[in-house]
Amino acid sequence: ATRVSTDITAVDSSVTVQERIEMNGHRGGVIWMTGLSGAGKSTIAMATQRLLFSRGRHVAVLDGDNLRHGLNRDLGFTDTDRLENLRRLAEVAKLMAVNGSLVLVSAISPLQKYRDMAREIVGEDFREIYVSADIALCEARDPKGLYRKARTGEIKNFTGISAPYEAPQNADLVLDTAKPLEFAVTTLTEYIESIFGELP
Ligand code: PPS
Repeated sequence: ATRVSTDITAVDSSVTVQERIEMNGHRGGVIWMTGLSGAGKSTIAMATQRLLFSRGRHVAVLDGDNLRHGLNRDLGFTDTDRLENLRRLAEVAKLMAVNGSLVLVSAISPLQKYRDMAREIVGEDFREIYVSADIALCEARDPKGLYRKARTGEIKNFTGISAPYEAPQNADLVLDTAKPLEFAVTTLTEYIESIFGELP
């Protein structure tokens, strides 16, 4: 259970959402990318960031793996720890989006309940993107050698091998990684611009 102090009052921002939209040419939002380890989430997120940045968009990437080196260094891969990991990611992403950024979150976020929690935290400017990849392909690629370690039992609770992955049934967008990287990047960029790129 979370304890919330009663002696706190939120302060109003000195810059309005509308002012940010007028300055930046787009609103902020959270683009939540879920998928297996090795599906290509980080690669697509980084390439999409590059493209959006080159178009003058305010864009940032929050990578699950990266945040586990700092903010989330106290967390492992149990259900409780993944939930907390993703809760923090969602809260940070929300703050950044409220401050005008397009936030690309790339995290396995293996269960629907985690993604629903993230959507609940962020609110209406949240979109769930499924980076779809065949588990056999991810395991064959095994860019970090983690699947091999999962098979030998050296890594426990490994998503797709010894821990579950629930593919989203109602994703806002599905990126098929069987196609070339450029295709996913173009599709995602166009999607983001169509959702967040215009004044509401
Ligand atoms: S989660 O499930 O959303 O909290 O995971 P995430 O924060 O995205 O971190 C996933 C990266 O951690 C590495 N790793 C593992 N992944 C899954 N299961 C286990 N047990 C595990 N142990 C370490 C792995 O490199 C993941 O990175 P990606 O980029 O997805 O391959």
